[in-house]
Amino acid sequence: LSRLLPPRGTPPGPLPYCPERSPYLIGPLTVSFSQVPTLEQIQAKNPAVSVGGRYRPLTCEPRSRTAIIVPHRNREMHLGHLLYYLHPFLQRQQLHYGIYVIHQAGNSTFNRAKLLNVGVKEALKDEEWDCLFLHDVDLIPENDHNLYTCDLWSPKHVSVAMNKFGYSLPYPQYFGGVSALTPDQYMKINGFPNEYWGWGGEDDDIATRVRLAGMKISRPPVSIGHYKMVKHKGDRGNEENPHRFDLLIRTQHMWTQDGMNSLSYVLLAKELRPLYTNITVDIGVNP
Ligand code: UDH
Ligand code: NGS
Repeated sequence: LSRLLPPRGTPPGPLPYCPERSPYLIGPLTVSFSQVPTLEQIQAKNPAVSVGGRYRPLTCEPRSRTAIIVPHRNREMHLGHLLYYLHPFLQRQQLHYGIYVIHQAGNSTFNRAKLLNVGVKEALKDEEWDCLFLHDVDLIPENDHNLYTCDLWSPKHVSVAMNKFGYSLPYPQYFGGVSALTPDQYMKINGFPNEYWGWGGEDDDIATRVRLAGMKISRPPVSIGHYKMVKHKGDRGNEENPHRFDLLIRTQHMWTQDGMNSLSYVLLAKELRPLYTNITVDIGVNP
């Protein structure tokens, strides 16, 4: 037997690629919000997840390295639901992944798109992620055939069939909820706008950026891109942005000036928690 084994100290050979279709996929999933799981319960169910909310398959080379980036403030219950469903979902897809929660410090007006820019910048300092999933905290995928991988040719809008819109797109250009871009695509549109404070319009701006940068939006089939939203009311500190329509008129002039190339923030903390990397950031205030 010893003749068949490599000499002692030989580094292990490269792993084979994970299959194109993971054998662990289930298809449609049952999602319920009747109980909020504790972080300890989620940890116990996900022993292979390592600190910072990272995972990689042990027996094969994953086909995607995906960073999930979640803008957050004051939605701890939603975060519990998301982590409970997303960790097993991503492991069944045999991905190398990490979950980042980008927490806006302070009480000034919420700014979803700027938080996502911060998340991308910080995540790319950690690892060579090849796919960025920009993910609202209250949207739970209901079918694991909805792969958390990027489309190399197009930015992908992923949450195409949400229960609150009767499982269809609310309007053809809708780009909110969950989207996926490669780092190259993200930089090509100069990231997301930093100047949308409060609710509404930033996702429409992003859709316009994709078009202005000469790309098209791709989407998974409606039958697969199902999401269940945790019901909630509007948030304090995220009131409708009265300037959003004025901003949207100017996207074609502003997109090259406002984005990753103008991003400034103060990083307050980057903590590797058991189920996610928590980034706390001061992004300033609504001028
Ligand atoms: N978010 C927070 N905290 C907040 C606000 C937003 O964490 O206080 C994050 C969270 O990830 C959320 C995302 O930003 O999923 C988008 O928030 P949203 O309020 O734009 O969208 P959502 O679909 O709710 O959660 C829509 C509320 C309806 C407002 C109606 C205005 N006409
Ligand atoms: C549009 C908003 C988008 C928003 C979408 C869905 O009207 O930001 O509704 O909203 N655009 C503008 O306000 C310009 S929702 O039903 O989820 O509250 O994402």
